[in-house]
Amino acid sequence: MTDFAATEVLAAADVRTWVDEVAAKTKPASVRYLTGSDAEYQELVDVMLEAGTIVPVPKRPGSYLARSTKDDVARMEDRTFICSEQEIDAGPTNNWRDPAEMRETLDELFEGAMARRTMYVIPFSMGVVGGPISQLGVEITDSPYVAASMMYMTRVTDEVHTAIESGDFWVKALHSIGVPLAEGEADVAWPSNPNRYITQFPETREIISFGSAYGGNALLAKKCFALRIASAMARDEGWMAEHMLILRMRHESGRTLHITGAFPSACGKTNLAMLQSSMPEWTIETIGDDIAWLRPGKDGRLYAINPEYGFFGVAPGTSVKTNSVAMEMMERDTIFTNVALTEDGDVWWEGMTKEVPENLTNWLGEPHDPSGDAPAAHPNARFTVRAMQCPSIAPDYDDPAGVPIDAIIFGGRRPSLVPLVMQSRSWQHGVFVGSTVSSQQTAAAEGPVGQIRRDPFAMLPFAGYNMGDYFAHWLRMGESLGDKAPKIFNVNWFRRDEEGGFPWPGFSENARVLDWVAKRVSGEVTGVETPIGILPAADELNLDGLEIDRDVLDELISCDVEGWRDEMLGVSEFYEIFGQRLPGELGRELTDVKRRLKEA
Ligand code: SAT
Ligand code: MN
Repeated sequence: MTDFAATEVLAAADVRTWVDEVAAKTKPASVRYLTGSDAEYQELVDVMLEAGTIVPVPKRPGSYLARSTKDDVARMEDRTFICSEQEIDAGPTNNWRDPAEMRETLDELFEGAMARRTMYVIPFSMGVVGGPISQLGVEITDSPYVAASMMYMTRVTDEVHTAIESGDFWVKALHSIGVPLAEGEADVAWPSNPNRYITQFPETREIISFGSAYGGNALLAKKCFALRIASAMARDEGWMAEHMLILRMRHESGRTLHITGAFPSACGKTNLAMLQSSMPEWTIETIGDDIAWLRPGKDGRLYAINPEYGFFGVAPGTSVKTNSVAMEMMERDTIFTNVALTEDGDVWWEGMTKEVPENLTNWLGEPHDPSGDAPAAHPNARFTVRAMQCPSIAPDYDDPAGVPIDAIIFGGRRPSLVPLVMQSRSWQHGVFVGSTVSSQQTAAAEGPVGQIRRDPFAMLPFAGYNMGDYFAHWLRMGESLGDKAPKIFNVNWFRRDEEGGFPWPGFSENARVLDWVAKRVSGEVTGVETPIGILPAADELNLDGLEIDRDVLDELISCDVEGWRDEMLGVSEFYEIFGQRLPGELGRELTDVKRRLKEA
């Protein structure tokens, strides 16, 4: 590849200084400043084809398949560290390391780490450059896979340098796969170093990541910046950085409303954001599928942007039935990671079709054994694609001002107890509900799949500071928004029946739940007060054309008082870990719920 000298790009002086420092330490063969052009993207593709990191997917123009190693397939929460000056500021839910010690460790690891590799410098904007909610960053990486993925996931443009030069704030994001090459040493298809660190320094707003090339560990604009660092910035500056999809509901009458939804990784955010409504009167437009940045606007309402430029979604389970929009979106110009390949040159994953095609090549590049237990695609296999390729993308999803949010939905995978939908009694009660969200673990992170864990606001792995303070920040935001605050709901699409089936059909039928949410926002329906919140009366849910037993439905929208009493014992226990940092308001909400359950 051409060795572009650093001087060819008018990089901001501060960026240049930092790049020079990093290059002096990591000793790459060359430094390549990206400007975001299609030609650069093609160059990265050529480098990866040559190295064997990707193979073409002939059936889908402009699309490629990357196969990682077995040990680099998901976020590694136990290797992720918040390096705040004080341990208490990382809080009880994060791994903490002393920043000075961490820097020393990383300094050693980065010494010569990029030898005989190209170091890419990627200027990116989260949100439109210069937008009132947007932020800038620069990622340095020695992985062409990371560089190419960043070009899909963020706005990579050299305008960032101009903005930095004029004094705009920017975040330093340093990444290396940590595999220097010796002279004459051949590279492997997916180089990575098993000694991994994903570190965030919230006070200095810096990210340093070593060893892994997987999405959430390496595309540093995403979870590391847009959630961990941004949540700390948001606390200090009076805004919010959340693990949320953003969608617009458009009614045939012309009414629109905007909803954000916080769900843990691999719990259907992408599917909900791209929902094909089963109710003909509603159309859903997609604004974001993973991250929302929210700020109060001049009119006192809360406005949200999707800071990203693309989608990094879970492939398995995605099909024409579950998400036809996503299927269409992926027909071209998509980077697939760890999916299977068909004989005739297409991708495949579990759940894409009922029939498993014959003669698949599995995600490891080996012949797939259909009689064995091992899936053909890794359960956390991913697609990476630009947002504007999404057929349901809102025409104005790029509006720097964002959209005014009417409702916030929390949810998780709960096989029992948690009803299909419920509304909180107030913002404060909604913060209580968000703080107690729990969900079965998924393959998106290393760990035991299926175990239920508390995942407050779906931010357990992503809050960049003490979770107790994060709860307090939510309470403060509600106070300042007052009666303009969005209404807060909780949903659960994942109830199971005795046979292990899903009594609620989900997917496009979830429009019926959104319809009830919309009616609660407008005040068209009153719902039923219960000890845990406001549940729909059975006749308030539009079930036209849906076959569901009345008993089954009643079960889905009822409050199991006994079960909730037990649940609150779990919440009390969970709250204990926050000690003094648990806001008093939440303790009082818990006491109130317990009292209501006792009286019920
Ligand atoms: O790998 S990511 O962290 O970007 C996806 C997810 O786990 O939500
Ligand atoms: Mn996510």
